[in-house]
Amino acid sequence: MKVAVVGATGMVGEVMLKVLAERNFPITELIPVASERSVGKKLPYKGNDYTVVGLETAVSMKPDIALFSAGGGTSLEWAPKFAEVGTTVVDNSSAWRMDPTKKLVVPEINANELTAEDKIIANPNCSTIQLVMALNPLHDKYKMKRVVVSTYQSVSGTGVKAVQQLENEIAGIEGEMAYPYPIGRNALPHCDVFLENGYTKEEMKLAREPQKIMNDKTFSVSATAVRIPTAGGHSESVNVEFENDFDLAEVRQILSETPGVVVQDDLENNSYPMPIYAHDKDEVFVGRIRRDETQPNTLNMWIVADNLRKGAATNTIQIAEYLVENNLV
Ligand code: A2P
Ligand code: 11C
Repeated sequence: MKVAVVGATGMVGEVMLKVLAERNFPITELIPVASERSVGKKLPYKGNDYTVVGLETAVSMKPDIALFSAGGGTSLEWAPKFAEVGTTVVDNSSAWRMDPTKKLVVPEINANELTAEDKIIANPNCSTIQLVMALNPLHDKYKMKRVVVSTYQSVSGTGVKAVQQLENEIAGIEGEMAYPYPIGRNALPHCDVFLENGYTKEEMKLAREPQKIMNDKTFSVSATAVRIPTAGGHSESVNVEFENDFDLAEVRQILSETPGVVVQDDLENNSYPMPIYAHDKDEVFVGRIRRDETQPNTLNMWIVADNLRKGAATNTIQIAEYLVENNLV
């Protein structure tokens, strides 16, 4: 496969290159792509250096697959240009996710919807992916009615500038601010921009994307998204009300049998999911699984994943792997 990575010099792009190499993705030609200011820069991949090219050049090279993580604006403008020359685009931005003509895919849940006609495929938001990975198998069994989720999101979700802000604050250095306030020793109930309804864009992604991925509008999701001073790894406190009652041992069993999910829930040994543990791992970790004692058929749990891996790069590459394995590119 001739594979372009658009945004290869960025935080997610860098992890994409790492994950492609780790998983031995069948690449015959790698095309790293970034903005004009990075053209000519060399990026290492499997021991060789590859030269970064611009978008125009990359389109003219007609890659089989283009993995995009260069922001919504770049995707909106350039994904159709790649699609026009026959490239299948897997896009990690929010540009196409809610477009009814585009699929929004978490491979473990709905890769079977993909066809060779899908030329632009959307990768969900990071905090959505880890949420639906745990909710989907439980919904299949007990049927969800309502989900209330509060997130504790790391600064790497915002990008390089935010990681730098946290590092500067820890080192006591004054520098550029990615957030309107200090993030160290703080918690910002403000991920992405505020919308008319008083929610943030991040909260509305969490509310809307699960229904599309799970192809079911019978449940609702209400979200509060909070940025915390963690370098990498998003955490979520999740309260789920089901139509049917459940057995806690069975819930643990179902989750532990779900591909891509790891149950980490051994209170006697203080074992529960944490960002430092999920770092650099592809799995979604679920723990603190317990009954909500204030309401029937309701479960509480705590979900953690590496937002740059399963939340972004890994999920995108799993979609590409599915396309290759099923001869859809
Ligand atoms: P560059 O490094 O040349 O700016 P992050 O989200 O970590 O900031 O990374 C964004 C990625 O998207 C980078 O690789 C960046 O390239 C790339 N990018 C940003 N704007 C454009 C653009 N207009 N055209 C192509 N690539 C872009
Ligand atoms: C965050 N979820 O952590 C964001 C980052 O829609 O893909 C990714 C934004 C997106 O703030």
